[in-house]
Amino acid sequence: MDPVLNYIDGEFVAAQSGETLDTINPATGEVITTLPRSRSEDVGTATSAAMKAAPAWSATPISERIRWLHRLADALMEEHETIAHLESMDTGKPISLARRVDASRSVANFRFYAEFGEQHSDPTFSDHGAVNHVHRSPIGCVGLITPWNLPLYLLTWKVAPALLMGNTIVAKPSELTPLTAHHLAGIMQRIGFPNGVFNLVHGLGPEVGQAIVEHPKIRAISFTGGTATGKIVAATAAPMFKKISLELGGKNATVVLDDAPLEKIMDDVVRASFTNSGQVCLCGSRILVHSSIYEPFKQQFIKAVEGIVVGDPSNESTTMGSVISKDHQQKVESYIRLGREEGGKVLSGGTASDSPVDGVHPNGAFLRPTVFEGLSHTSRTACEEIFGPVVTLHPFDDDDEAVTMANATEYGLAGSIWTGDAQRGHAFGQRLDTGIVWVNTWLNRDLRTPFGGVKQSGVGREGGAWSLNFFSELTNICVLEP
Ligand code: TXE
Repeated sequence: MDPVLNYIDGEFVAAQSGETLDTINPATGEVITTLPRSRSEDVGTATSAAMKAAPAWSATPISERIRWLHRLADALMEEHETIAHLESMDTGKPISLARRVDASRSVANFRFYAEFGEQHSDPTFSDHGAVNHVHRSPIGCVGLITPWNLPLYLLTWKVAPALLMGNTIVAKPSELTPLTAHHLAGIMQRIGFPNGVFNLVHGLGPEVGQAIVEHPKIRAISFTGGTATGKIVAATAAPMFKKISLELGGKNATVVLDDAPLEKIMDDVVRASFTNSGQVCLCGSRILVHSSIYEPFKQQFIKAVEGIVVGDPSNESTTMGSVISKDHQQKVESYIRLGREEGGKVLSGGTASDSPVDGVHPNGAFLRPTVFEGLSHTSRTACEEIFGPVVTLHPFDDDDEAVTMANATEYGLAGSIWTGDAQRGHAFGQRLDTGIVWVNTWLNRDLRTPFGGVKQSGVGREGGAWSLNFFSELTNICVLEP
């Protein structure tokens, strides 16, 4: 495959240092291609291009910007299958998942913000004989930094509203998964998207990511990634008074109440636990089950988990591929060992040597889904983000105890509640210290809603009007007739 290159001012260029990094197919351990190891000088060039393009782009009528978003959605739709294959190869996720989630949502992100832009209008407020107009203007050049688990899905989730609001962009995908961002840049070049409006620089986070956050002309940072990195981004951006949106880690609770219809919910609870090998910050990794139904739940859950088809991601029948890298596989295995040390019992799965995956490349980073029981809900295994195919089961005796257990971690991103009574679930959800709660469903996304977490899961919300507010500056103009 041709090398991945930076995309600056409408041209594909190498890093000025000429240095490159390898991007690996985690399912085989083979090098796919190389990407630039960019540094601050590359960010400087990209930012100059973005600044040069900013006046014309911000002056482009919003109706024209909306037409570009529709054209990007159309172009991504035409290449849906190519994007799914690139994403599956880069991340190790099953091709069926890359098609259904990553490629489809990348199209939907552009389409949604085009349509949202068509319908959105800002309010006026009248009082004391005056009319107050909320005037919205672009921030200028914004920095977008994204993780490896949902590469194009999360990049386009930020690019679309940033463009709609008239900003120019310097974006950096994860060095582990550069392929689909590179493909998006190719689409932009092919359809004649204005040069310099969207710029892409690849490389290591502490080098090129840090340089983006530090650059004085990049006035807002939308970051999705781990909590530890989020702290570094915030510490760098705050003294520069940059706007920051941080979508960080999670350790989400799946709460199964005593009246939950087990047969009906089981597939969704398994999906919430192990989608993308648990490498979704919204996955439910702690499953709290009312003690009265714990045993039947456990039996049905283990049976369903053992029905997951772990295998070659390019195989249509695979429902769980590899994790993102050998390093990450070793991190997840360290938590499996920790779980045993903390007194947990492995009901299914385990390390790669405990529970090998047949028929896959020996150098692939494969793990079977692992289920623990017998751990305290305050154990490290049950409180720290593993971000892999590992869940812990915990019984509880009443709703108050379940709320206490669910809120017991430093994270507060999402949670799901499973019950035969939707009102009870809605009331229970209001007691969770998280940004997102699903009742009898999971990853059910209305893009108009606020998305984000509390505590160590982040700062701010993105989605619908919340993204428009993040990616623009508001001026209130109060007018009194003379
Ligand atoms: O994160 P990292 P990863 C979280 C998820 C998990 C993590 C996994 O919970 O913890 O993301 O993604 C760049 N300055 N979410 O391992 O390492 C890095 O190169 C600037 C939550 O990729 O934090 C990459 O491009 N940038 C989320 C990006 O930051 C730096 C949903 C993320 O890298 C940097 C998905 C630095 N000093 C995953 N160091 C949610 N809440 O929605 C690294 N980077």
